[in-house]
Amino acid sequence: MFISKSFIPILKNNPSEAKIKSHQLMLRVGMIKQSSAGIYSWLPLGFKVMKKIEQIVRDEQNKIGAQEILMPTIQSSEIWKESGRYEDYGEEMLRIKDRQDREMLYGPTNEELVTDIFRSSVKSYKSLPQLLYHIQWKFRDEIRPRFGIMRCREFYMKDAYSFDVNDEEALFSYNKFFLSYLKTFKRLDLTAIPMAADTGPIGGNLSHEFIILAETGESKIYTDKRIFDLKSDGTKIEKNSLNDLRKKYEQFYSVTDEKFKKDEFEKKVDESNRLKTKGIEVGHIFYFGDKYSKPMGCSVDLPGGKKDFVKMGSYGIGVSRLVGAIIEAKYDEKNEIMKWPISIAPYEVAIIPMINKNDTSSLKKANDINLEFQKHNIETIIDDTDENFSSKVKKMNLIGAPFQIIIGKHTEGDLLEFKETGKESKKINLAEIIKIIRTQKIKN
Ligand code: 5CA
Repeated sequence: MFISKSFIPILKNNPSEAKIKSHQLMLRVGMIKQSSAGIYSWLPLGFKVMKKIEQIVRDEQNKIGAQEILMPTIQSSEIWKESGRYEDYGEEMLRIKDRQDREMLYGPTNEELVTDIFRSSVKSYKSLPQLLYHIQWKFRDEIRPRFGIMRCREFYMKDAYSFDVNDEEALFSYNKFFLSYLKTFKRLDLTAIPMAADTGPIGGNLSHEFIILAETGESKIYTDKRIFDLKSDGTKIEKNSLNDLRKKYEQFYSVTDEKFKKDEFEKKVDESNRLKTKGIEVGHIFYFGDKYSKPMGCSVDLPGGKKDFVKMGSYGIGVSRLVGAIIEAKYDEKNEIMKWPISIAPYEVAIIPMINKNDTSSLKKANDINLEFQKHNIETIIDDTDENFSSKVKKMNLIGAPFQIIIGKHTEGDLLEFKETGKESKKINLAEIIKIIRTQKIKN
């Protein structure tokens, strides 16, 4: 992509309305544009990153055997009346009437709708377990939308739902998602810690929030530092292995604000390991048994001929919030340098030719390199404008491709000035550069 042809509306200075660094960068570099309070349009750069995150989320859902569906954004109030949540959900639910005067709503979550889909066709325990997910826009009329896409009213969420025959099987499903979340966040180059959490309007009594540490986060957390050293490597998708994984995490005190008990924290965690800080909730999983299946009459035939209500859980990831969360984790605000993890970078390499009016040879060289990159499926962004060199570098530092190539005075023969964004450059040839980038891509 050539900067001159791109739609990347960069601002010279930080927008004053943005209070946290992810919001600043996203507006500054034109990733999003506010349309009304808490509602945003996604422009090419932001959209590209979000779609790459979505693909990693999808991939890890598929790996645990979840199947993708797509439910609508607009739902009928009928099913919400069946579950009893139509009233309970209160003002966060955006309620609409259609021309026949039917009460509709813009879905804030999908427990009811997916239960309705499930009960209409699954009748026997033999078809269980079922893990269904979709990635769809949600609307919650948040009282105080803020921090850009971090707490907004319309947001993009992956929500999955599990259906099982009994508690034991349902916990197996829960644990599959527990593992898949650890893996998803790791692929996004984030350390997300599972923390015992409250269940709020979703319900149930077993729940974990997945939180990444950030000063600007809205969740208060209390944790044992040793939890950061844990790994999920080697866990098999099998009951005992998954149980062991969850136990390994649960042995360390790690809770959000609502679950915090001072005496317990001080008893279980020695002073040197206590960490009281803030974080961003990027995912949340719930087990709630028959909270929805019972009032909605969603049961299956059991082996002996009896019937029972299916046991359900739900599992959310804030796909759009993750864009902001990754910026909070990676953006060096002081030096104005963003470096996206290669797995989700909008472009993998930025090429910065120093262009002189009378000499366009460096632009020609940039074009040649670009053609070579295309053959290797490496995405580039080239600054073909005639701005001065330092403003070009500044711009590319904000766009955040993880690698940069500078073509100019110091380019001699086959050797190119190549660097990881934010680090020192070195002179190497194109074949070596391609090898470095491809190796990094494979690792991720
Ligand atoms: N039905 C359940 C699980 S599928 C559910 O809705 N859970 S949730 O309420 O915790 O939301 C799941 C995730 O969506 C959260 O962890 C968070 O990352 C994201 N999220 C929730 N509210 C917002 C919001 N207002 N703006 C941006 N992201 C949000």
